[in-house]
Amino acid sequence: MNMARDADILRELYQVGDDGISGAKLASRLAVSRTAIWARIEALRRVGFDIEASPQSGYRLNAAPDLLLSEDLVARRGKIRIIGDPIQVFQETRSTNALAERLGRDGVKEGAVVVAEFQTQGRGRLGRTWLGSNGKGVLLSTLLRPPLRPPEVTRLTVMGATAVVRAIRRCTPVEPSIKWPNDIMIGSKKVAGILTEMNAEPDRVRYVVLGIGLNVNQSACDWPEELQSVATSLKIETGQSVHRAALTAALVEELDRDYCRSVGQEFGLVLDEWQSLCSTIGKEVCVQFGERRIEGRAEAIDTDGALLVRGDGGHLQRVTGGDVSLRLND
Ligand code: BT5
Repeated sequence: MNMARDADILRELYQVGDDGISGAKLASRLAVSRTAIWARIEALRRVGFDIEASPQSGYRLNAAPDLLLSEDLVARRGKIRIIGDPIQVFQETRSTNALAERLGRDGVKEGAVVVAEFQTQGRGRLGRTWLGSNGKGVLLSTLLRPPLRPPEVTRLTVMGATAVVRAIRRCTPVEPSIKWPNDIMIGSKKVAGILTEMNAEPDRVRYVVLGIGLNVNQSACDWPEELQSVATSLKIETGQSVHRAALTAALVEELDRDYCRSVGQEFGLVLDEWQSLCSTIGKEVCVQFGERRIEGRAEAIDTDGALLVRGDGGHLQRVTGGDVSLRLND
């Protein structure tokens, strides 16, 4: 009950901005008593919201804490169709992907989002790990039940990547690029990774978990030495802290928009945007995919998000996963 009310109060405060809103008006808009509003304002202050109260302008939000709180994320995000309802925040978990997978098994409806401040076993692809967030990054997973066939699920990694890039652009002056299939890069360093995990029958997807790890306010010393030369954060790139709640809400909105386009008739638009952001296309690459090694020129991605590589003999090969590196003679 209070949770919803906090989100409603915060939404009103974000909307009025510096103008502020009187307790009476807030109470009437939310159909509760002024005392109830006052009690919730006090509770919000206790968790770190700087809310000023004056007889002239009423309540005014001066600053929000750098915390990820479910009510705040709901208040900040605009209207969504699927992704972002509900948003649950956990202080610590093994892996937000594991949590969302659990929701999938329990039959929860698609669009549920789980966010965590700390992860003890953050997962990358192929048994690798996602490290070093320490309350300074964004760790988010969403449960999806897309009307797609299993081979089409790569589309969700594609749409996740374009959504991450747009959210970063909305909140910072940084211009990231995408390295196929799932890395978001700033220059030659990785700022975010995407992990798409699917539970499917041979020709039916039961559910998909789309997980995103995004480095926001980390400094290089927050990572182990081996990561320092390959990882970057938005703070390292801009020299300024980025408000994680604003960024997370933007990310949820962009994911929702791109998901609706991707499972509808507009995946082509997402794909075009992806291609324009992708630094892999046009390059001489080497793709290691399990035991398989494919070399050639990355020409495009196909309608399911697979990479099309023109081998040296002229033969076009379709690659659905793996690690891409640039060929040294490029
Ligand atoms: C990925 O895997 O990039 C997917 C990462 C997805 C993480 C999110 S966090 C929320 C959700 N819950 C989870 O448990 N996972 C998802 P991959 O392409 O395999 O890259 C992993 C490699 O990236 C590692 O082997 C490291 O080299 C590097 N790496 C690890 N942590 C990093 C970080 N914080 N920043 C940049 N690179 C990192």
